[in-house]
Amino acid sequence: MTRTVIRTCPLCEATCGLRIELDDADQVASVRGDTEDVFSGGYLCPKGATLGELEADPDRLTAPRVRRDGQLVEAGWQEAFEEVASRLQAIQAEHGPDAVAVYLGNPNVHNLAGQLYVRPLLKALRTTNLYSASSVDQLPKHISSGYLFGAPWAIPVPDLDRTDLLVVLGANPRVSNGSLMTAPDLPGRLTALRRRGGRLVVVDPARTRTAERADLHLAVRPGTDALLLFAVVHTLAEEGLIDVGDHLRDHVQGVDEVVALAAPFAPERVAPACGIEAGAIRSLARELAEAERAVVYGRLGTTTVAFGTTTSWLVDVVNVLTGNLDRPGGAMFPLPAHHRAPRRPFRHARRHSRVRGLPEAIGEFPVATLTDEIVTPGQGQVRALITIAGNPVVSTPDAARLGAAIAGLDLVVAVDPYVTATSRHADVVLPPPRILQRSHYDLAFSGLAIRNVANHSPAAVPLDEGQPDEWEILLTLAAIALGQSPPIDVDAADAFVLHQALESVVADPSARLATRDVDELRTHLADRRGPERLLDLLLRAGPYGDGFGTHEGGLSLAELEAHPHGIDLGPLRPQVPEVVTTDSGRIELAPEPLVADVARLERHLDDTVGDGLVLIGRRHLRTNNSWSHNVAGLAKGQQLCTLQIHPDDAAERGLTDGTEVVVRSTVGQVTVPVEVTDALRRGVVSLPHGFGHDLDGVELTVARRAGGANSNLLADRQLVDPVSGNAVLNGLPVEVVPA
Ligand SMILES: Nc1nc2c(c(=O)[nH]1)N[C@H]1C(S)=C(S)[C@@H](COP(=O)(O)OP(=O)(O)OC[C@H]3O[C@@H](n4cnc5c(=O)[nH]c(N)nc54)[C@H](O)[C@@H]3O)O[C@H]1N2
Ligand SMILES: Nc1nc2c(c(=O)[nH]1)N[C@H]1C(S)=C(S)[C@@H](COP(=O)(O)OP(=O)(O)OC[C@H]3O[C@@H](n4cnc5c(=O)[nH]c(N)nc54)[C@H](O)[C@@H]3O)O[C@H]1N2
Ligand code: SF4
Ligand SMILES: [Mo]
Repeated sequence: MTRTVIRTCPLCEATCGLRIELDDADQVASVRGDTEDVFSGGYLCPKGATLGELEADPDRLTAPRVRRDGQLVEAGWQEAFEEVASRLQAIQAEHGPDAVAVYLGNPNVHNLAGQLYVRPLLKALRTTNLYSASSVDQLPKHISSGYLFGAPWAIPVPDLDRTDLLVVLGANPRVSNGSLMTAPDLPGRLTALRRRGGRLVVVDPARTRTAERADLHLAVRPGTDALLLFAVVHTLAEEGLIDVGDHLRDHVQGVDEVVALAAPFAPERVAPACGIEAGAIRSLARELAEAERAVVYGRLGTTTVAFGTTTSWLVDVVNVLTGNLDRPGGAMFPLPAHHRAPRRPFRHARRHSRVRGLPEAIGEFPVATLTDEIVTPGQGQVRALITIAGNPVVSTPDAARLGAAIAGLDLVVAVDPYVTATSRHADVVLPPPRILQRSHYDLAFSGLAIRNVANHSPAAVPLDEGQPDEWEILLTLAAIALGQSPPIDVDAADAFVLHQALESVVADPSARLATRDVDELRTHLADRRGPERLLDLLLRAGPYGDGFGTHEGGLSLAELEAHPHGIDLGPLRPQVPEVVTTDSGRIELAPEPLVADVARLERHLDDTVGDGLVLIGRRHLRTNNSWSHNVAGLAKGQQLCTLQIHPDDAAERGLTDGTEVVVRSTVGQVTVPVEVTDALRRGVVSLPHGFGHDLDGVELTVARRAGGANSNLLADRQLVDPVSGNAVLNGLPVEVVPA
């Protein structure tokens, strides 16, 4: 007997609905797209299709590991937590809260436990040494949104299904399935855009799968998008094409300042640096101004660069100046179903990191300086690290030095289902349950989706005997951080978390539960616990919520449970001025800290274009950052980790397809085969990230066999975007020689 379960795929930002057949043993018999899903309509990509393999992976840990005599051996949960408690509490007592650093990896954002229970843990730890994958990813966008709109999560997304012109910079949605733009079946939606007469323009040094199917591909030189966008602003101003639109006129300030800033960046001036003809830049500006509905969208190739914050800012500036912000078919703000914490004024750089003085942003320090904080002695030195769903030894810069630093720590705790390049250094590994054993709701991605949608998946399979849920692991760690000894009363800790959530909701005048009685609300939630109880509260307090009886027909978790294929809350609607929470109450187009960095960009303009090679990254449809490489069906035996190089650059170096080369940067080197392809512009080479699992102690059988090298051995941790501290992972100078 098989049974069918319907749930949302947690593997990427696209949030596709899956229809999964489970056998008697609760193993996955098949995975298909859920044709009834209100958002994805049956779409499924190769990664989603292998969810069963991921679930059944024999390398996935089903019990904690504890280091004994140098070896990571299986242990019971009580023993593992006791080990954490005794050692963590000793470090806290001797060296203070900042001696314990935390690194949060990407899957936290795809998981309810990460979204709801990491914060209580961080509060309990009271450490300022927080790091995450954000600073090797989208941190610059949070900062530009913070300054422009007043909140780091106020990120406008392309209104993809209604636009006439989509200009994509530094993203490859046909492979990534979209990022900071949640839209299942992106390939289909991009095809539909062109089929209805719309245009797709892709700005990317590589002719990606997305660029291949575009109306226009501009092969920009890496790291020069800020120049290109300023030249667009320059053209709009010079040709009298600026029109923010009636809907924004009273809500924007700083237009004149931005126009003045663009003065030095004439298309003719930036053209050599960008590697794009001035005429092409001018027509892009005109096209954006003239299109009925247009939107500029920038992603990883615009944030993981030396001018990441400037580029992120200018993407929104162009959308505003062409009248396309907050208007159908332009860049719009989603309004997700859950209540979002009231926005406090955006503050940035409230602290600076101890060793390199890098700015704090969204409560974190840049991970590019984690190594420095571990290896540099002194007050505040990091002595312990807790990683949660992260693999920084593969995913972050100067990976070899970070690995060595982590190996020398007094305590490493990893909440992770695998023994990876990072967790092999752990003293304690705490594995979360299988994906199907957990419930799911996309708190983060529903706030980045191109339609307002709500979709909840209950746990499909019971937990194994003795296995705590991931939220219970995090709450136990929180209690330990507060000095308690395991076993922890998780329900008591959870009651406290709920209490704080209730207090926060009733104190927010915009919530549907403002001023309500906390004890009364608590009685309504008595039947649930854990993430479901918090989620129910957030849904009912949210903009579509039932307010526990005040808004008849409104949303609640029970309502979502009755709709397993999700509830469509409609297309995006204009959100200005409500979404704008700057001190002035207006969109700040020329915020001072961003303006201050323009001089650095101007200097870059005059840099002579060197003739060395620069390295960029890429993703593959069948892998997911560093952690799905262990699924045999995804690896398929094909060599994915190749250095792509232009035929002329290859010929100059005597390289042919398959030649093993050494790629050398300022900090390290890797040996990989070359793949000669004219998909790259000259002077640019491309290497995917997430590889390099053949390190001592890593327990990823398939990934080890698949080979490949860690591209972050090449990334120099000194190279950051100074405004955000985000690592520079694209546009690294390298040398390539035959091995
Ligand atoms: N050179 C280069 N480096 C990059 C990038 C690049 O383009 N180029 N991309 C960057 C980007 S965008 C990102 S987001 C980062 C990602 O960086 P990380 O988040 O550090 O790395 P991931 O590979 O996503 O590793 C996630 C870890 O979480 C574990 N995991 C998976 N699911 C769960 C779960 O449900 N719970 C728990 N507790 N653990 C889980 C996996 O086993 C894995 O060890 O990498 C960045 N690094
Ligand atoms: N299959 C698959 N899907 C994924 C992931 C995965 O690992 N595999 N990872 C997920 C994650 S964590 C994220 S953050 C998203 C990322 O999603 P995307 O940003 O869509 O994905 P990337 O493939 O990293 O695209 C970055 C593009 O930027 C280009 N680029 C590099 N430098 C520059 C530059 O200076 N200027 C411009 N204009 N372009 C540049 C690269 O050639 C590349 O095509 O993907 C998510 N989806
Ligand atoms: S596109 Fe993303 S969400 Fe959809 S099936 Fe693939 S991995 Fe899952
Ligand atoms: Mo990412």
